[in-house]
Amino acid sequence: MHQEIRAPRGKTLGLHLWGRRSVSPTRRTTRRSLARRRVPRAAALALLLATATACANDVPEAKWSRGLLPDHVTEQGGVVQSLWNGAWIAALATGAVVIVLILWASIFHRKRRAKADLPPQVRYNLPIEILYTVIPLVMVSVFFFFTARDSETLTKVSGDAPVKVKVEAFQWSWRFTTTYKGKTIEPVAGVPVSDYNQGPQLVLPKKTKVEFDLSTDDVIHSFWVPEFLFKRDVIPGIPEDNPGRKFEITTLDKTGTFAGRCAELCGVDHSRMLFSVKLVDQTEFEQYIATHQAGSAQ
Ligand SMILES: [Cu+2]
Repeated sequence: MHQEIRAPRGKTLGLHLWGRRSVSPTRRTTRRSLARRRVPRAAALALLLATATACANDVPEAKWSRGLLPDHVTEQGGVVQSLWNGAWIAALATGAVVIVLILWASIFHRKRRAKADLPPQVRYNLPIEILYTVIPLVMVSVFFFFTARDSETLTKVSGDAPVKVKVEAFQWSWRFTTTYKGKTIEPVAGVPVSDYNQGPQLVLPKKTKVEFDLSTDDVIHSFWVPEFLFKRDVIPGIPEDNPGRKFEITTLDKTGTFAGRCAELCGVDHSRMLFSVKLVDQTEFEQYIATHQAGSAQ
């Protein structure tokens, strides 16, 4: 909205919404009935959301102490958690400073009736203008530095991971092919399901580096395990040697089964593109590899 209204006494005000007394009665009624219609709609939406989340069994526990992120199971997840915490601390500190400045200005710098209409004007005040420019620049640079540093760590692929997983996404499930010490096991492929426990399961050892290679032949998908605190788009047509297809994780000393999903709307059964990642200890993993080794079909 762009309007310029001339206030009485000839002063120009940029925006003067509070002074609008000329809203027509019809307009006011329309607004009121709009609000009346919106309230039940919002209530219905809230109810729908509440029931939808209540049904899902794969939503990880989010604690305030972790800034509502799930408990991570990879070293890289720790990097994300620290960046997340740091960003919140910086944002809250900035917010606190701004709120204090607003309160200070509104309490101690109110218009006094006895004084002149305009307070001292600070246009062309070079030191203040430099301050306005330098402080945000420093803030953005700090955010940029930590984000760039952590992105670099998270996307680094050393190539020496003992476990390599080829992830093929398709409409609407996944095929996982695991290679360990030169042995490739039979691919695990799934179909669309409503419970992640029924989807394809990827078994991985704890405390181990794992390399993922993501590919698809149809549309864009996104490989996401919330407990990794990481997701990566799976884009068709990317050549095999492109580093954008790969990422590495190092699993922590934690076992358990974690839900995974597609995080890119990819068609009608996108929401049923569920899978699970099971972290086991080394001996159980070796056993799994031995019993699931691919035969001549490799
Ligand atoms: Cu998908």
